[in-house]
Amino acid sequence: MANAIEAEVKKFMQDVEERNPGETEFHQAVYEVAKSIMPFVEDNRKYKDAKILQRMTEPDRIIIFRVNWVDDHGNIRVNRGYRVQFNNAIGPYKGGIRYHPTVSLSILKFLGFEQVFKNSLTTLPMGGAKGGANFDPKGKSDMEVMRFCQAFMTELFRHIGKDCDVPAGDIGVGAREISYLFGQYKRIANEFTGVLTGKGLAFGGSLIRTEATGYGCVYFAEEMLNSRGDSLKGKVCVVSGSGNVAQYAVEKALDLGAKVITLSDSSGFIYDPEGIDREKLEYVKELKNVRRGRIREYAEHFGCEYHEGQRPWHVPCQVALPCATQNEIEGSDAKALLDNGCFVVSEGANMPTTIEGMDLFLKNKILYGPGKAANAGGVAVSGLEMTQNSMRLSWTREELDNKLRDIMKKIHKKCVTYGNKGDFVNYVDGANVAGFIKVADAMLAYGVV
Ligand code: NDP
Ligand code: 2IT
Repeated sequence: MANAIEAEVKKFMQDVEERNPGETEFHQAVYEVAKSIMPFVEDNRKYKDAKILQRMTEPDRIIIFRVNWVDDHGNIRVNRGYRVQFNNAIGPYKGGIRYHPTVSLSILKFLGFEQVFKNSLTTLPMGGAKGGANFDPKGKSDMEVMRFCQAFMTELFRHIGKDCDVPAGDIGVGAREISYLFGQYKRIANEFTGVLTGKGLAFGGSLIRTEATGYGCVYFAEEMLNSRGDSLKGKVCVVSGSGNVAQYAVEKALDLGAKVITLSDSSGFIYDPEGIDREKLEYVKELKNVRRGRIREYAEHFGCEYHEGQRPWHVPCQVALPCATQNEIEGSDAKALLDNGCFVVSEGANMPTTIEGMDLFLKNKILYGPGKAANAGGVAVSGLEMTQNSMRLSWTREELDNKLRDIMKKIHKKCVTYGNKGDFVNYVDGANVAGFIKVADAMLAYGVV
């Protein structure tokens, strides 16, 4: 970065940090965007004069609420619920709900901020939001999860609506939780509308939504490779996570002829040098989605290595698909990936790479697809679920998969348009600038609101 721009970014970040003390994940997400956007804003004074970037870092509103529920032993439990409605310049607020003990305002603000750019990139009319609770679904019975979801929705319902704010799933919130949340919304609002996405097929859900984030992330990797005359066929992939995004990333990687050799959860990772085939993947789906077990059991069942307390980035590969959580690839992990010959990183998770890791990927000019571009397929199909709900019809699996593929291609193209540096494509700059323009132009048109 030129010195003047660097000074602008520093000044801007000082202000963000003062206004949001201690929110390190939020600072990180804003810093990454500010670095990309500042040169663009300096060249386009209308955005600077209207203080668009400053306005975009301040959420429209944040709702924080108590969630009381009763566990199976009759104990009263208290959690904290949130919804960060970040920006609705280009459509209703849209974004997932996360249930995880680490959920905090900083985490949800970083996720909501990223969602604004991601949703803009999808080409669909969706604003950005994120919500959740510091509730840990692990070890809870179905009835406890149901009671928690009902208590959570009993407050949230007054803040959302099909044309206002449409939540979906994220970590710890899958088909089971969305069903409980939707059932409670329907009951208290007394209306059947597309107020949530990721719903079951019997009550307004869309085909391909379950698969969309993982499939989209692999389509994005394939697009990046195709742009260099290459493809995923025969490539060795390392995947982290073993939840929704990871499972369908593996499935699509197999469809495209790649070999996947790792999966992980928060306890450790498995290394299967033979490759995770479709039969083994079915085992993982049953293990994680039905039995809700640990990935360690895969190693015991199939007789491969399990590395307790570690992440898979030191296993040699050509392609890395981080699909677990934020900041799971640190500087030393990025270095290990590069040293071992990895040259494609497509992020299924949100902000899985630290700033240090990201700088290394960019410096080495590898094919690096940041989350807000590479994992946008999930929210894109959520947008298609909203359209189907409004039209009261259902598209076929094939139609939806084609639409998803097409959207991922368009996102890739936009990143290339705005991130082309001559000898390589900086997909981070590309995604940030392309995502910014649509939202910024809408905000400019509205005047000061
Ligand atoms: P799931 O809850 O289905 O799976 C999460 C996976 O990540 C689990 O394997 C989990 O392990 C692991 N994980 C979670 N937290 C941590 C942690 N702190 N350290 C190590 N591992 C962890 O969530 P998803 O698959 O839906 O989400 C994964 C990522 O993808 C997240 O970053 C999410 O924001 C992002 N994303 C999700 C979308 C979606 O449509 N679902 C859309 C776009 C992005 P364990 O079981 O041990 O907790
Ligand atoms: O991070 C994300 O994009 C999601 N968790 C999905 C959001 C959505 O509304 O489908």
